[in-house]
Amino acid sequence: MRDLLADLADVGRDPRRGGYSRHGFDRAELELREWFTAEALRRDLGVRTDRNGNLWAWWGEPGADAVVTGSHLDSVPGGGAFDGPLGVTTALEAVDVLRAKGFTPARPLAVVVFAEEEGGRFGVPCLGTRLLTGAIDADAARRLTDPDGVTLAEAVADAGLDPARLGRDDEALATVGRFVELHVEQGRGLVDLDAAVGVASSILAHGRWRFTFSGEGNHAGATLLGDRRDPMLPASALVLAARRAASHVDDARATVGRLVPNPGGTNVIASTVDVWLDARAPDSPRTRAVVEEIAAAARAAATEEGCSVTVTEESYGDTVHFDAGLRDELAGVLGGVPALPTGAGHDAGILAAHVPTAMLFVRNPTGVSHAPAEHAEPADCAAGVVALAAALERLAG
Ligand code: HGY
Ligand code: MN
Ligand code: MN
Repeated sequence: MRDLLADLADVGRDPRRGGYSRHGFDRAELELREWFTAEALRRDLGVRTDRNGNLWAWWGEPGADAVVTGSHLDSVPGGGAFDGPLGVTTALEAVDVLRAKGFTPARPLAVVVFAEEEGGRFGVPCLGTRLLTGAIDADAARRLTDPDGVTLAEAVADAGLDPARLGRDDEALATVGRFVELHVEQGRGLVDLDAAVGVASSILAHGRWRFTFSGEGNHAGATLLGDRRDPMLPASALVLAARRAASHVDDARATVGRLVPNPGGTNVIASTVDVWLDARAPDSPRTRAVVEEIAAAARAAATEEGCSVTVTEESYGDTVHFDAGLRDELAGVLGGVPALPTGAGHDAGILAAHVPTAMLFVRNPTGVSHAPAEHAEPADCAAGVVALAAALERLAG
């Protein structure tokens, strides 16, 4: 585990933000794909890249009713070392553990790396699994652009894929019998329960909305206050409305982590401001209610400042309830580990609508994630390997 994580330690380091910036099909993530492919081949796993850029490493011939495990290697901007990679490295280690004890799977087993889970480049989370399952329109996906205006179609073509083939992959989906994703916990649930490993019960409903405020670009010194239409004001109102709206809805969260003024000069009144809202709650009615309240505040503030605003829903996923039978079966195999909900989205959340899916969590001492301080202790990572190996042995035995 330590060696595998050390292999990745210098890939995609972000000196400006700290932590790692590894995004779908960018240089760092392509380097991680090469690393994964080499590690899989070293284990005599057959590696295939599907039409959507997801990497599948097969123990045995690909076939129906496979037991699939894995996660993602991309990160958020300035992310930690464990979100994604822990699920991939423990999966490779679990194969080693099973091989060392002479286990031979009775059904196909695969370790998978899904593409662009964080949406850090093209803005849609779990892009690889949304494409795989048809949860996103392929044409709309091809047109997604990164901050430099590069389309997903161009990025996958540069990575050697045919953009025309992006889209629902019934053949690949048909091979998956059950999916188990191991992930560092993004929260302190296991710390409070004093447990190294847990299973997931549910994922919050969550979505992303893009607000574009338009006003009048002008000079910061020469423009009187009464003559301004400054989109930064309604943008700021939205940020504050997000916290206010979420604070009075039970267990809701709303975040603005990304606000981009155009042109972005210190002595320039912005002409437009793009603001991305991430909102989540235990169910869709609550999530939608929070977003509606925020959008109403944004519209009112825009009108007051003589600005206009457009709102675009960029992604949405309803609450995910993981397969209770599989959850309880694995909790039992692991000696009765706790089941806990998560506020973080995962590829497992997309696949859960198609195949019985479970998640294993490994304790995160501080609970911090999506930041360089994200951490898991080596002993807990090892407990994760043992747990995942036991889960795979049970399901593929
Ligand atoms: O945003 C999320 O919840 C996940 O980490 N992609
Ligand atoms: Mn994440
Ligand atoms: Mn993740």
